[in-house]
Amino acid sequence: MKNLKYISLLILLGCQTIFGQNIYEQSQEGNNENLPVREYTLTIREEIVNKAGKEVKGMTVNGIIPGPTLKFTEGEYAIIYVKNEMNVETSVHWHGIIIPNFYDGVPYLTTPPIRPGETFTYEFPIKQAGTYWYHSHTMLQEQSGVFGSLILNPKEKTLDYDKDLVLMLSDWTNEKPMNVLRNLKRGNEWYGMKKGTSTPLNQVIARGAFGAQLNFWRQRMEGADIADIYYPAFLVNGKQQPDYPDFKAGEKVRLRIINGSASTQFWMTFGGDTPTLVSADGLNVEPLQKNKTFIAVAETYDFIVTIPQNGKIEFRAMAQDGSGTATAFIGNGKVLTAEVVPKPDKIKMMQKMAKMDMKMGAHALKFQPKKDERFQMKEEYGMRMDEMNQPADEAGMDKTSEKNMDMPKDSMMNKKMDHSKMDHSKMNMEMSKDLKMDKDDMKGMDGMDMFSEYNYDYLKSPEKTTYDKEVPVKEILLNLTGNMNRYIWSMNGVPLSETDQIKINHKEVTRITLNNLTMMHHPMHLHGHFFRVINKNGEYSPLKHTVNVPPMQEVTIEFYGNEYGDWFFHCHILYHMMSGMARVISYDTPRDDRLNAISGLITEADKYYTWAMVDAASHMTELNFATSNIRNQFNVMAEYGWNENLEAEVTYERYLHDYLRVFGGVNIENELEDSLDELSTTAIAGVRYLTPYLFNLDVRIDNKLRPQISLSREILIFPRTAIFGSYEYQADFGWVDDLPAGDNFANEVVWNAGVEYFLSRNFSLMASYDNRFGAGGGLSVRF
Ligand SMILES: [Cu+2]
Repeated sequence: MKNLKYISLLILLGCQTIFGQNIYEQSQEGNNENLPVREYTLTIREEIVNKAGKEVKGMTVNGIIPGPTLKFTEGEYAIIYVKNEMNVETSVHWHGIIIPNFYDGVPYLTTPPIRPGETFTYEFPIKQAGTYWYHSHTMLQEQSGVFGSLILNPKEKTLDYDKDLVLMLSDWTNEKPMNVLRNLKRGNEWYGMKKGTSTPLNQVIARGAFGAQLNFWRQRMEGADIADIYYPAFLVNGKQQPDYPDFKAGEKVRLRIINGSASTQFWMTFGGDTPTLVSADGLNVEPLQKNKTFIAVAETYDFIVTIPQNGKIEFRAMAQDGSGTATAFIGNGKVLTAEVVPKPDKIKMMQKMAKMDMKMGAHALKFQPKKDERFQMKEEYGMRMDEMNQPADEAGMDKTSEKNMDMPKDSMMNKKMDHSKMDHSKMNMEMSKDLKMDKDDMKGMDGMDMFSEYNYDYLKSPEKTTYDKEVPVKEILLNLTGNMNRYIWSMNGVPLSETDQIKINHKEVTRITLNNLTMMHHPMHLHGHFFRVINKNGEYSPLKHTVNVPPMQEVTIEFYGNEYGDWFFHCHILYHMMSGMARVISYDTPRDDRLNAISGLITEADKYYTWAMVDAASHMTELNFATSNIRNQFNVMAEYGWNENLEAEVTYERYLHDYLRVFGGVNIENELEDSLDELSTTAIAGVRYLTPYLFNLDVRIDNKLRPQISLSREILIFPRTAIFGSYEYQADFGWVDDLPAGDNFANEVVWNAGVEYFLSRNFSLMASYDNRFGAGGGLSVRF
């Protein structure tokens, strides 16, 4: 570890810029003949690193996390050799860069994956300036450390500052990222417990929020979740509290802040004088004095600060859910503290949301993925408010989306602006006077301020960003959908693996309405383009490459189609992307020859995850095993009571939609109580359903035509304590096997109830009573 710094320094020196005048041969990407070439070499390796007090395997770029800062000047030609020294595939995506499609770095979609031992050469002309970054686009490698900053200087400097400082934010886990995702898929609530953001029933009741909790449960939601994952550390440039003393008082420093986290969004605050925000996502905005600023995953913001005469500026980045903070100090002397942003109150959020009378739980996995139900979905779910009942013509306008619009753009735009103003009232709640709405008339107004702090109205482009009015507009509605119980994320209820590409047209404007029907924020990123984020600045709406869509809110973006090929569009929370919240935006042009038969992006979001749990208790022992992808699941369950009662079952389940699955399999049970002498084996088939209020319902019949119904439920009652119970009723009408003489009906009831105390991610203490096995206690182990 001590060598790391030394090695990285050597590597940095070794691959420092080789600035040459060599003329690069013209590629098929266009004429780049006379551009000066600047080269870098990046070597990706697996190494032991220590970021949060524990030595674990990470993935480094040139021996460091984050990787080196790559600097170019507008007008240069970049050649970057990426060497894969790992034993798994990798890739590098240049985030926010206008780039030839082939070099965008999404493996299998635009660029071949870099196989172990290979070196891939990326090359592209630098046609822009600003603060950007790069990261692996393979699976969850960015979480392991494959990311770094990319600084593009303009040909002529327009902003007034003396020095630069990159502040790259990231989140760090000591777990293997694929294990993190597996843990989310199995529904383990450990992360919330560990970081103290779960809302157990005792706290909910103490706060008088039980009604709101019931409202959530009715809609199959546990609560208002902000972030899914526990991180032991949040980092600035790879450290928890770096110091930057090498600035002189009075110097103007441009802070280039990049959120390179895998899943963490931050509230940033600055000590000292209010800094000046000068650019967002690499592009300059109207300069603005601004302190507290939200930075979504994958966004970049540049602030200019003046080093104080006496004191160092504290820069704080608090994880959005308040579970941790990364800090940096800039300058010398006493600390000029930054405002401490209060932790969000999830119970209060739940109360407000429950009051707003909105319908949650839109399907993340539809019964018929090919059926177009986008508009029904938008109408049915979301906020139920009076002003949402739009005039018919406007609804009509929406319905024509995805068709070419021949209407003049301006009138369209005005309509849309009015429309978005309406939506605004729902989202930004500033209650601007021109809305002329009577506050008392508005149902659920109470909670409407809760996401106002996330709007982008503070961003104003210095130039008009509108497109030519004559250009046709294609409208696309994407409802953002998710299911926390199974950790499936999608758009319009369709995960990436079940959809075709979204076709867009060259030389047309594509307008995408992102309607978030989930409880989480989704920072949506479009590759290879900048899009307008329509806000109150109208024609001066800012251009961005990543836009955060807050819970239950709607954001409209639009871009002009001046590219070719296929581009990825996805939520930049990596765990959401990997769970299906992604699309391919296609110009429908022929695929690059160099990709040949390479394919596989789609299956990345439909992997099988496998988990198991063993209970070893004084009265019984139980094994549960599951392996599951988006639609399919295989289960093995075996329970054995030391009093010689046994039940075992193997089933295959098919998810028809989020809450409904059909299953079939085999069940083995002892025939006589407390005896293994006779085992009965039956074939079973039925349905399993997650009911409102989050009960697991199982209705089945076996080959002896005995119907059975069961219900089970688990509730977190204290911060680390859950109670669980199940009830099972089986009836036998003697339709197949004769019942004992004189009986024409028999039944069997099985029930149990218990309590579980979570010791760690993988261990719990448990105690239960089961009417077959009796009472006892022991240990649960999760694998
Ligand atoms: Cu997301």
